[in-house]
Amino acid sequence: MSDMHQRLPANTLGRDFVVGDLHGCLQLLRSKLVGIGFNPDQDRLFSVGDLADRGPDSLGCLRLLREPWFYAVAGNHEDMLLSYFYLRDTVCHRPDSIFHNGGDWLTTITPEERDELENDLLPRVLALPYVITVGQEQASFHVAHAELMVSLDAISSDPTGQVAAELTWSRRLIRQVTSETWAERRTPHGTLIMSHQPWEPNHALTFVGHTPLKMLVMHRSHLFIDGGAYAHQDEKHLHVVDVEDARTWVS
Ligand SMILES: [Mn+2]
Repeated sequence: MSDMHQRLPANTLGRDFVVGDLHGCLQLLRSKLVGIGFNPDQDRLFSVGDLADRGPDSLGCLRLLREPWFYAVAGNHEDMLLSYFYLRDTVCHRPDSIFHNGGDWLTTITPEERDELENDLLPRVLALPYVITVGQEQASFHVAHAELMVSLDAISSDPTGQVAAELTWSRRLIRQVTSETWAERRTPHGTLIMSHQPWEPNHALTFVGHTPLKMLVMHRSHLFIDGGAYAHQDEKHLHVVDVEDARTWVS
């Protein structure tokens, strides 16, 4: 088992960005990175996971794991991929689950691509953490796939797989957000919903995806940034969020 929690120092050279579920949308990402003037020598890009399945270029998105500027956490689709290859037991999936969730690309790749996947890319997927924490104290932020409501201490070991299941699958938090009590703010990424409880005490800003939403949502320190890019194939649904900009929107 890889380390489930990865800690990284703050970026003292450039900017940090977080991108929502990619699901094979490599070209959309490339054009977003050009648009923001992403500098791979200084800037870093964090992914909330779900790199493959559903969209046009699953392998291309998995190949991002080779880039020194690209950091990702495992989502439920990473766990599904590992389950298909019998590399990970998960609470939520069986080995064929991926074929009910957009994994058909696995049946059409060439023998060379399959070789690349098994020998180079899957070991990288297997090594992904479930949570990344960047920086220290007030300046820190977390990245996870679905939600981070377990204690960070609980993430260091997960003998039953329940912690991973909650981190990659849970929709308990997002279901607490109801339109009767929310407030709306404008951002360059469209409307941001501030819930009745935008912050959780002693919980740093946490970027998550997993649930495709029409608007950004802030609830209990979680900023939900998955715009459902694969379904729209449109840049405006793939949010590549500058962490420092996000702090100003939610403060
Ligand atoms: Mn997901």
